[in-house]
Formats: sequence, structure tokens, C-alpha cells
Amino acid sequence: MPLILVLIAFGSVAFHLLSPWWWTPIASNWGTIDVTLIITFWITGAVFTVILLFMAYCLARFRHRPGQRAAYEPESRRLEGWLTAVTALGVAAMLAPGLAVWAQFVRPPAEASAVEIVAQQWRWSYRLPGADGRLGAVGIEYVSDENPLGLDPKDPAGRDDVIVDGGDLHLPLGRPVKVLLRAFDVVHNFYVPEFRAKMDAIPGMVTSVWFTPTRTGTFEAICNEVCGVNHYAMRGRVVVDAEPAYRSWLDQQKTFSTFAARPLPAPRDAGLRRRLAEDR
Ligand SMILES: [Cu+2]
Repeated sequence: MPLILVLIAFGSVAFHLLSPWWWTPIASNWGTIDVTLIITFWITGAVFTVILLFMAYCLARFRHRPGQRAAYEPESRRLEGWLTAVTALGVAAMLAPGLAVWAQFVRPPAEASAVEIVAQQWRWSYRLPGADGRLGAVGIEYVSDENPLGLDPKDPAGRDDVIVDGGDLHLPLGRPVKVLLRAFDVVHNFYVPEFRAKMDAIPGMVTSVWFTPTRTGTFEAICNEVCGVNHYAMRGRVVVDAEPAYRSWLDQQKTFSTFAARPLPAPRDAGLRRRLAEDR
């Protein structure tokens, strides 16, 4: 039994160090989130190893021998004091870095530009402010095939808003973005693993998350909250462009005032397409 415990301890550490299922290479400013996770791994890993090795030692050292009796000592103030202090220290060391990062996480920089992401079963749509730099007002009562994101037609600030419905979201490299999230039906969660930042999209409220993309590339956005039968297929793409490429993409997009009625994009998943057809 001691040998098995030692093998579990070292095997777990070796698996962790050699695992091919490590994080995706980071593509945002949130390196501090990785640091907090690594601190947690070190502390929990050390405690896990020490406890297993201590158990293995006790099993070997104090194993049954004829004529030997255990000493009964249920209370030890000194030991309790030590355990309480060390545990408190370990828990504080795991929580404190997270609090510091969270303080940054909930305070987007003033220069962050707004991008709206709308989640619904089972796809993502996006809205960017137009030349006025402001997103127009929205209301669920305005949602229709011609107005899929429910912009208020009477709000002039919304007329130049860029609507991306069915395409990829592009973001400029190195500029902070504040993502505003809405959901039309159930709770979803916008998650790009490389950005190390995610947030729930909740019907009836606007949630937000911010990050600065730090390298160009195409990243998969996945829904990270179980949201129905096609949750697994609720994927989008975020393309981080250098400034010129971003500008030319933005110039090709439709604004709310030029957004014409057109058929809704078909779900990517063949099984869902069939089920929807059967429902009709
Ligand atoms: Cu979802």
C-alpha cells in the first residue's frame, strides 16, 4: 500500500508535467490569469504530494507488529494550531492573486472600444459601433428577421452600427476591447480559450468582459455553458487582424441602416437542420 501511494503521488506529478493537454498558447493580455492558476497548481500539487507521502510513511513506519499498541491522543492543541495556520496560509496564497487579477478583470480601460456579442440557440452575432463610436439602443421587442439584434429603429446612434450576423468577428491587434454580452433565450457563455477570458451571456441583462488581443490569428469562440441540444455546435470565429486588414474588413461590413432582409444562415450542424425541418 505505501508503494501504491508513492506511485500515485509521483505518477500524478509526472502526468501533469508531461501532459499533452496543456493550455492553448495565450493570445491576450491575461497572462496574470495563467499565473494565478500556476500558483494554485503548485500549492495544491505540493500539498497533495506531501499528504500522500506522509500517509505512505505512516503505513510503513507504524505498521502492525505483535505486542505493539497505538497511543491514543485525539487532542493536540499544538498540532491543531500548526495545521490551522498552514492551511490558512495556503488558502490565502491561492485566493490573494486571484483577487488582484479580478480587480483588473472588472475594470476595463477607459480607451477600450465596445463590441457587442449576442448569443442565441445556437449561434453568435456581433455588433460594433459605427463612426460615432457609440452603440445604439436595443430592445427585444424590435427583433425580427430584418433586425436580428433588435436595434431601436428610432435611435440615431444605432444607424451606423455594424451588424455581423453569420460571419466571423474581427478585432484589431493590440487594442483593448470591452465585450458586451446579450442573450435572447437561455444562458450562454462566450469563451475563446486563447484569450483566457470568458463571461456568461444572460437573458435580460448585459454582461461584459474585456481583453487586449496580443497576436494575430483565427481563434475559435465556443459556448461554455450548456445551452440545449446543439450546445456543442455553438461555435464562432474571432479573427485578430493587424490594423490595415481590420480596417478593410470593417469597410466591407453592413451597417444597421443598410442591413437588408435576407434568409437566416442555416445551422452548421446537419442533424439540427434535419430536426428543424421535421419540426416545421
Ligand atoms: Cu450557448
